[in-house]
Amino acid sequence: MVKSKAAVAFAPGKPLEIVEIDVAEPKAKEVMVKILYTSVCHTDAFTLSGDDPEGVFPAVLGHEGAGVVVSVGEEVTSVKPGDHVIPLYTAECGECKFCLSGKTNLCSAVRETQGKGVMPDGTTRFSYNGEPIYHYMGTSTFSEYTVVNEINLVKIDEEAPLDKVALFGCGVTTGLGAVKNTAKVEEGAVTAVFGLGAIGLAVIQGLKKANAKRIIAVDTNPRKWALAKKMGATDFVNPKEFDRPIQEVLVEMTDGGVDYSFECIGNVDVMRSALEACHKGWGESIIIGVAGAGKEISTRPFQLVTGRVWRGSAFGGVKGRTELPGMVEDFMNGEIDLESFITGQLDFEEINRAFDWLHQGESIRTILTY
Ligand code: NAD
Ligand code: AHE
Ligand code: ZN
Repeated sequence: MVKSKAAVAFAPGKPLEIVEIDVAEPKAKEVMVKILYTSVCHTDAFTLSGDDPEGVFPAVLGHEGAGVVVSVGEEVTSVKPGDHVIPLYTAECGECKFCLSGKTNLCSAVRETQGKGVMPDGTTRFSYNGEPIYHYMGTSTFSEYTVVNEINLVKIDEEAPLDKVALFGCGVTTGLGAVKNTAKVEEGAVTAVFGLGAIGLAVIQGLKKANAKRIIAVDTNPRKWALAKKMGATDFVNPKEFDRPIQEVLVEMTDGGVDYSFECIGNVDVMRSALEACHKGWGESIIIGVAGAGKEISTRPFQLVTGRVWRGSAFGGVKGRTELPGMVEDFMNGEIDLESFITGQLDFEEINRAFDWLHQGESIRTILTY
């Protein structure tokens, strides 16, 4: 057992509590990681709110982080103590039907137990006062020491600054990947991005890299515009300034609609707008935002009959163990901007302030240091 500082979500809708938990040694095919840096993604806030059908409590949330391997269980071959790693909520076993399909980054090896907040043997490695604490998304980066499956971990370049590349654990990878792998945006495309948090901004960075001709940034918070512009957005639209559906505005602005739109909020009404803002005959809308339990999307089927396409993207379609080392190198070579996403730094103990800033629209990503 290792004593670990952790921010525990004891109940939905309540702030996290900083306590000392016990972390058991990794079992076969598992790895203990000392997390050095983590940040808060909107999905953590979503699960903490109680809206996540997979949300279980008490749990150690957190899925965007980076750290160093402390110890490994039996049969672990790809990492050793001292290796620098990023935990992956999208595992990559390389052997399951999904991994072998060549069609998706979703891996089925541990997804079922991961969604229940337990390790593959059905138990947890975390406990507090002798009572089990659940894992989250296969990562649980809100504990200084965490245990993850080997296949939920990627080893990265030791030279990479962990306080920056932690962002590859979710937001930046998701946005860049959604453009490249899911939409496969081509040069000269006319595009719209709904929601300018880390995900939307990373989509904009990806669109700029893809040489999109027009990148229309849509957000109800005008304070998000400056960073969107820095990333490469060409236009800004605030839906609050119009008294008609925003899709009508976008269709008018773009002579019939956009080639690609991205929903980066998790609002099913906006998902409809994003789809209906697409050009007849070929426009594609990519759903990235995560919507709460019971929410459903709708549109007139005619929208699809007349050529618009709805797609979804998880972790940007990126296979973490295969692709993240290369993305880290791209960052080291100056081809990916991570710094612009970091709008604040806090000690780990102040994690609830990072949640507050996200909710208030005051931050993109806050790096928490253990
Ligand atoms: P965030 O809170 O930082 O950003 C959301 C943005 O949406 C904010 O700027 C907010 O002002 C804006 N917004 C809210 N309501 C709006 C509306 N009605 N119209 C226009 N703009 C609106 O969140 P984030 O961390 O960037 O995450 C965004 C979404 O992506 C969340 O739903 C999150 O759960 C999801 N997500 C999905 C994946 C995936 O793999 N599919 C990965 C990471 C995050
Ligand atoms: N637990 C939710 C689903 C949440 C969800 O869709 N998660 C995204 C990643 S969000 C990262 O910030 C994802 O990768 N989905 C694919 C998967 O396998 O979970 C629910 O609705 O049950
Ligand atoms: Zn996330």
